[in-house]
Amino acid sequence: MTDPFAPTPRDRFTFGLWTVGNPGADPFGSRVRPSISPVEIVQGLAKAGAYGVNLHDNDLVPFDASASERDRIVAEFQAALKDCGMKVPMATTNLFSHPVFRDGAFTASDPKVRAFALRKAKHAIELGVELGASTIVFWGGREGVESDAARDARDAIRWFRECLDYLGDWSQAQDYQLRFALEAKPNEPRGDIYLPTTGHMLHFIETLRNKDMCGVNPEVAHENMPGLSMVHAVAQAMEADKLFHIDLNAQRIGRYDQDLRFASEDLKGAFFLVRLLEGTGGYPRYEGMRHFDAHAYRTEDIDGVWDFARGCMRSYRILAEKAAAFDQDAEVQEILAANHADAEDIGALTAAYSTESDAALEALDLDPDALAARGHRYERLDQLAMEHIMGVRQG
Ligand code: GLT
Ligand code: MN
Ligand code: MN
Repeated sequence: MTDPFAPTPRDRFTFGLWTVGNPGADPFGSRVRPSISPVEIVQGLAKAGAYGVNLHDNDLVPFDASASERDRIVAEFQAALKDCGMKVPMATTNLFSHPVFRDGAFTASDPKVRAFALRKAKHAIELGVELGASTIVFWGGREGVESDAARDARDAIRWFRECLDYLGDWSQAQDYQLRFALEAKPNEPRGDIYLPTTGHMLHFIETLRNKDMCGVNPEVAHENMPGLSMVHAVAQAMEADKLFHIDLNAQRIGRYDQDLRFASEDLKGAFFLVRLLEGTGGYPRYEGMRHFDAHAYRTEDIDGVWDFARGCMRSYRILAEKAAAFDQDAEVQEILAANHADAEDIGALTAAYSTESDAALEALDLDPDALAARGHRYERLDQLAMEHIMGVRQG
């Protein structure tokens, strides 16, 4: 029997080299798994049905590699990509591992560190372009402080902007056709990271010189850590045409960044997120990559890593099917239609001010008590969503 949820490259599933390649080290213990080489990761992901693989510069090329070593590694990687029919849609820069970034990269107090970070980011973009990437992610893991005595946050935000403006101008001068996707996180590894949520990033983007080429890369775990709604963050980004990339994983509220297998926590949140991306509830489907930024439990060996990768993709596909079924469910449609009914076309009237609409607004017969008396049946609606998720509601 063929597996109806087996992923295919058409699903546009991608993983980072750093995700399936994660050897299971944490702040309390060393690595538990051997390294999987970039070439083996490409082969394994292709076998599992992924579309592509994303990377940081140093996931592929060691920080201190010579120019000839770099070229050899890249050529070997390119050959594996070609053999396996795998793409590199996104590339990013590691601006957090090396001790030089202990006080930040683009927002470091020392201008020489900022210059070093800028130059490293340029070289990482060149690598990404060489590998065919069209999206460059910026995750400022070290862009923050433990103590605000260190610098004025306004300086940090300005330096961050200057670096992104510089990189945008530079990549346009190279004729690169790139989009920058900015990823927020509230804390960890810094005590506080600047621009902590997708909402903060969306505003910051509006202040950038090359704002049209900049969007966001929201991550489930990073919105959920402080208890925010990933669904709302992604919806706001989509509404602004700024969802350039997405990091799918799972997370329990209030914990360290867990980067768990997609949908393995907050199943309902994952369901509504997939529904949003697939567009079954309205609006166009998100056509970008479905990237998993997660890693296997530390308990796992290499086989467990591939169980993890397959699990991410299967859960997405299962939820996509359930979201479609939910939106086709007659009872769901009936409850939604009743709540959204607008027989008098009042939506058109409140959409924009004019002297006519204002007069019509004033003339409307609106009885707040009658409106307030009405129940919305969201208990039933949510239960229907739950029953679709739990697999007991068919059709
Ligand atoms: C790091 C981080 C992720 C970012 C990656 C991109 S690296 O693993 O935890 O959320 O997306 O820099
Ligand atoms: Mn991420
Ligand atoms: Mn994370």
